[in-house]
Amino acid sequence: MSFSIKQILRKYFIMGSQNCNRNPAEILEEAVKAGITAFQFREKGDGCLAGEAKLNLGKQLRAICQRADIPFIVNDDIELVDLLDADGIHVGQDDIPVESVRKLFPNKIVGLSVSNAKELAISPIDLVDYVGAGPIFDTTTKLDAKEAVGLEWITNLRREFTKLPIVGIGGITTENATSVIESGADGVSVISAITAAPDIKRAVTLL
Ligand code: TZP
Ligand code: MG
Repeated sequence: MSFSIKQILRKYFIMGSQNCNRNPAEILEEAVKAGITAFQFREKGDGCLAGEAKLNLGKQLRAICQRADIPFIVNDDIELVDLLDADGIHVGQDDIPVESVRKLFPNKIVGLSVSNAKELAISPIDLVDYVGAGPIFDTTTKLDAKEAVGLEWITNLRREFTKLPIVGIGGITTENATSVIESGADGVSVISAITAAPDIKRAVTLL
């Protein structure tokens, strides 16, 4: 399987069971059929699964992506990357350092969240395949989300890094997704715009 990173970032769906009010596998199936370009398994936050239950859900979701040839990225959990034979891992600023992640997974996709100039200054950008920039807009999905930084953050990153794959995150909806792309992002990553959509096909199409 070979991916262009910028292409896979275009419609990047992130989710864990805590984000779903119905069967996560069903939601992912619908999102895949509707045209998402990548998936991140992010089993994190209030009500999330752990241990065996997390692994089992991961296996189920991984299989759906495998069948559809959609890149499967794991949030933060290095053991799960191996157990699920994931295509990549996404880490935040307070997770395992990028230098270690890159050493562990020289050939996998590595993504890093970068929320502001201070974080950027301490981030080894040359070691990652893409950055997640945000939260761009206010979000209620992640309780400990940092302050919304606005579209300017995308504009600034793009000006400084003309070739870097960048995906916007946080509060992105079918209404504002275009503005994120127009500001210089290669794609949008969303949770609730898909998990809470009354019509997933329509939502993914409009993203
Ligand atoms: N990281 C920054 S904001 C966020 C994450 C995981 C939550 C995004 O969720 P939503 O529902 O797309 O705003
Ligand atoms: Mg994290």
